[in-house]
Amino acid sequence: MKAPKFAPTAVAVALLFAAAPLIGSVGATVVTGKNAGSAAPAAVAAKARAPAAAGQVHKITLKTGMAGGKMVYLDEKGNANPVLKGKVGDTLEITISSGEGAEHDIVFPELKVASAKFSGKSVVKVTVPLTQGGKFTYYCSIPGHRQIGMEGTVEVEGPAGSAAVTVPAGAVKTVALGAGPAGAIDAKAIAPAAANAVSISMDPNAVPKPIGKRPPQLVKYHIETVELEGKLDDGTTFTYWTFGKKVPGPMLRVKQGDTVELTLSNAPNSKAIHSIDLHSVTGGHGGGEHTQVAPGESKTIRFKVLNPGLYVYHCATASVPHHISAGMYGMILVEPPEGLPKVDKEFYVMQGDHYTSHAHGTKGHQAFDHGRAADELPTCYTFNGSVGALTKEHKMTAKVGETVRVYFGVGGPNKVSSFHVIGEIFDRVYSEGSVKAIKTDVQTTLVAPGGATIVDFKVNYPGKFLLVDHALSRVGKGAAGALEVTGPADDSIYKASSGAMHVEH
Ligand SMILES: [Cu+2]
Repeated sequence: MKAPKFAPTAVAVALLFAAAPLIGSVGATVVTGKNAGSAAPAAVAAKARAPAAAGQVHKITLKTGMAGGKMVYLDEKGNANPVLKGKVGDTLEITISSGEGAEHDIVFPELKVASAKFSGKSVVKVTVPLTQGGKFTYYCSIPGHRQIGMEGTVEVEGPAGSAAVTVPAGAVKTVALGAGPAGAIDAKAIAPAAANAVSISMDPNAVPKPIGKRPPQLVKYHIETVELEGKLDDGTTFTYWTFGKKVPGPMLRVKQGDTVELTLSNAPNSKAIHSIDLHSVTGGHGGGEHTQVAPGESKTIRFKVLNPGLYVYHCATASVPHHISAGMYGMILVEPPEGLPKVDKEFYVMQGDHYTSHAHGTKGHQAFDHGRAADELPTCYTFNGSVGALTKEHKMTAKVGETVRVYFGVGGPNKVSSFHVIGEIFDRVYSEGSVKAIKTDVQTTLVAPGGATIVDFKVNYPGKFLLVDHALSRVGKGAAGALEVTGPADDSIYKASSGAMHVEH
């Protein structure tokens, strides 16, 4: 066995298990300017009405960035998460932007101030009236970011508790936390479907060719993480986060003993940092520790594939369930030295559970729902990223007499699959993706989130064979695929009764 994948360091634990601590609607101020130095009109108005005898104004410029393996706020001197100081009656005037380009904000819950979100080149200004003495916290409210380091302290000299300065009415504008400059998302309203949405579903036929006999070698891969509007269902779109614009990401195929050089690039227009953790990797959190890549950047890792089998890979950036649920998973097959037995057809299928702001079937653009994800209540399930991907969009076909293999994995993030093909029996199951754990004559096989299986079966009879998660309520929410088998029907294997339906005993 390998060492535990994730050393229980504070950062690692935070990185992985950061849930989604969404604050309710903390009343908040001030407003944004897209350009550095330009105060938004509301802020100007607020200033104009502020009491004349107010205290000192502390002008502070902050940028986000990485320091010591953590995501932090940096001041102009490069101090990470600086302590912000002032006296009761003073004001902090903070100009803040994203140093690495990912999306962030800065919130002061005890002081009832939250900035708008910023990313890319946008610059946001936020005014924080120091209304009471004491030590307070500031942090980034994007799920997971506080846990990976974006947190600091405000120290205010003066009487604690009561507000020593009255903020004049109209000076404070209420902005829902998490609302970007484009406007707050009403929890009940639904935006129109994204006009630029594309298909993100991976073709199940996109399986690399068997490797055959060869000595171990160096294999190079380059994967780009891309955030894009994709079709989730008919009339429904979703902001996917992907490896290579498809869900699942590309299937990788190597041989036991190979060394893999993997470069992960994050597209320049991404809003989040991304990474990759491959379950076939020994050490470095499966790669997650050293592939945290900011928008527009690349990182490379090298690893030797010591164990054969079928392994899941996924993004390991907080909040990990969000990144996975948004589509960031795929598989790597590590062939044993002798390879796998030859079959006629190979398919690549992965199941995911999705958490959207509205019920399954709601038309429009669906937002990711952190609450539903935390409660593990998916609104839909998919095979290869979107509802209908393997029943309407892509075709899986075979001929009577052929042998079929399905590389099946669960990206999850949360739900176990009871993988089954209706009207077929798996002749051979490589249980849990292990090439040595062979079971024969299996009806349904369990596949864990972050787990995989390989199933082989000969198709002996024509028809439409449905791939399902046999937790069958999920089929109605999208967990289905279809294998179409053509060829002669052997009546001795199966025969439909003709004419009126009757039952003989
Ligand atoms: Cu990611």
